[in-house]
Amino acid sequence: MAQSTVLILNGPNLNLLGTREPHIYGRETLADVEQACRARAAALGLAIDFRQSNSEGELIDWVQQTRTKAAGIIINAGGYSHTSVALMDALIAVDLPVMEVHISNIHRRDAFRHLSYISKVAKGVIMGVGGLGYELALEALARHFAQASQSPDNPYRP
Ligand code: CA2
Repeated sequence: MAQSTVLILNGPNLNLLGTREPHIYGRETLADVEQACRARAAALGLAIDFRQSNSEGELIDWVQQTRTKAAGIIINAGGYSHTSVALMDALIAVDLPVMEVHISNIHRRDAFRHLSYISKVAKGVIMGVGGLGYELALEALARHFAQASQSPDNPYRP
């Protein structure tokens, strides 16, 4: 069977990871996170398409374009998590399993970060464990794909 691909999307300013605010975001760079995801995906038999953009429109275009290309999406939408109904709508439209990731625990931070539009459509949310969250999200999607393939007609499958 062909390898399932997971689209891993990173929103605005995540290209700065590891360069500033290490007390909040740690010292890992986005390139480090990508490398760890590649290794974990290979171990799980998955392929990944890892991307970052500072543009809301580009993130939405990538979500729309992935409909027939990926089996699931992992997204850290950065600041757009708290503002973007449009990105949420794109995720609803594409109808793929979504795992949301945040490097920091957004509930320990400013009140304006406590709402995430992405959480409203995500299958699961992992936050506060740094770059490890992306790897755990890959594990969750791999488990989801395995369960879905065993019981494709079960409407109550997780
Ligand atoms: O904790 C997360 O992963 C966030 O999605 C990171 C976003 C923030 O707006 C969210 O509330 C939570 C910020 C992106 C990273 O911004 C940086 C800025 C300076 C240095 C390093 C990263």
